[in-house]
Amino acid sequence: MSDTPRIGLTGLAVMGQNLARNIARHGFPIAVHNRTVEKTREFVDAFGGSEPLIFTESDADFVAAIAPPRAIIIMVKAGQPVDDVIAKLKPFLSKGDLLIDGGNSHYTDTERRIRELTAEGFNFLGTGVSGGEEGALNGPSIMPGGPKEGYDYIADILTAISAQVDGVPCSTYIGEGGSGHYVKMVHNGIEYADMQLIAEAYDLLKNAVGLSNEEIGGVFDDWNAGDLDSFLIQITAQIFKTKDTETGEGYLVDRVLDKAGQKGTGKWVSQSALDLGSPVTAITEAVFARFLSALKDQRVAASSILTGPSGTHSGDKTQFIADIRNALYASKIVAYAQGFDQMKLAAAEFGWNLHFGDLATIWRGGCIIRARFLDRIKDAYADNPDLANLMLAPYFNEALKAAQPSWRKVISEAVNLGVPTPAFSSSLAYYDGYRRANLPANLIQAQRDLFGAHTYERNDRPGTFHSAWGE
Ligand code: NBP
Repeated sequence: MSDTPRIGLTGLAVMGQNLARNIARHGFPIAVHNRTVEKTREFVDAFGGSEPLIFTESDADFVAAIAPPRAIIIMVKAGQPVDDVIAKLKPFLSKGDLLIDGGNSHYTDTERRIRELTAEGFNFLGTGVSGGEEGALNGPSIMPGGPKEGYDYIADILTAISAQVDGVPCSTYIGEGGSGHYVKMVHNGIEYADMQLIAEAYDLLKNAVGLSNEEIGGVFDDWNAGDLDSFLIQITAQIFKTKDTETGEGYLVDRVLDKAGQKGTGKWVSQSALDLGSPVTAITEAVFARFLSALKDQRVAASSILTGPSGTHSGDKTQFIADIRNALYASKIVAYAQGFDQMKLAAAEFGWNLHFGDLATIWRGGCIIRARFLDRIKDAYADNPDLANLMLAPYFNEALKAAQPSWRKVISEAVNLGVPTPAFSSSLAYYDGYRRANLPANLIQAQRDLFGAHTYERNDRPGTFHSAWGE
């Protein structure tokens, strides 16, 4: 292998640094660059001795250090910074060079950039990278989308640096256009739902069952040994065992302010869902729950004004903990079913040929939602690639059936005890709505026709009708 790299990376914050090191460690020399040059210098000083990282200073130096056709990863803050970087690099690029945006860009920006850069003779991939800083360094889940020839040029590197599960890389070509970033966005949305569901289970374990942090950590450890086995459950168990070293008293989780932050990818899923007509209720409830959490001052004031029930579960606590686990699992199945359904609607709308089993496969390692459960999703799509909804696959149908009594009991008890469970509840409502051959939407159609002459269809004959209601 020549020492002149065929790849470079610009944007040396936490993700860029770790991804560059991952690439270098796999034997691909890489030119590195950052807007603030000092950061590049510090980075190469720290790691360039043992890893083939090539220091570059200006945009021109950076591009010149890479052998054409160049592959350049852009790992900067999503939005305008990506366009700024492209504009600065463009004068030095050659036709046929490939730019790879590895940040969390909105898929519509990616579609625009592909259009613009393709017209100018460049290649562009919008590539979702999941797994946070640890994943970027040791093997992320990678979701590249855009022109296939761009992917083919970089496939060897992406495949080598991704996480591997059972010898299978957690990276594959997703599809045309902005599909890579779309799929990464839905991945993040599912992550929001998963985290909210776990938080609701925590609320119930703490406030309805009355468990201590140590006990809650033990419950999550137990759950991690079964079907719920996943990165998020595992780190949750870890959180409940962490003491507060700042004060030397109690547990750190109790000192964390209960205002959830966000960077917007969950909100983007819900916005896209509204455009597509996708009932992605669990992700959207998770986004709303974060908004509600942010109203801390109002909540504190309301807590002494608004009344409601409180208290703990009076029945068998061990059984109720098992019920919470079942409710969590059932709700999680619904959240994933909704996420996959939204990707199906998006694929049809935007003309992407998405392979849903492959998506489950590349999310099994490296990423935040990695879970044993994804093997089941992979199998479900292998058995039936045209599955209308994940809940209909035999394994998930059986799992929902088995969990159902617990699911209903937990939500009823949460309502009685005044513990908010928006994602648990909306997931069950979605399940109940989806399994109903008849919904009360006939009344909505009648109302629309009465007040707005919007017309309606009949269920006994074809055609469009308008009636004089009440006459
Ligand atoms: P940040 O999102 O914090 O971005 C910081 C980087 O962007 C720095 O290198 C900074 O250069 C550069 N930058 C900015 Br800000 N504006 C710029 C501009 N106008 N021109 C050139 N460079 C500019 O970094 P990150 O947390 O490493 O994330 C990188 C991308 O990966 C983001 O899109 C993020 O959403 C995505 N992502 C992050 C994670 C995570 O766990 N953090 C996980 C998955 C995906 P400077 O040093 O000169 O200021």
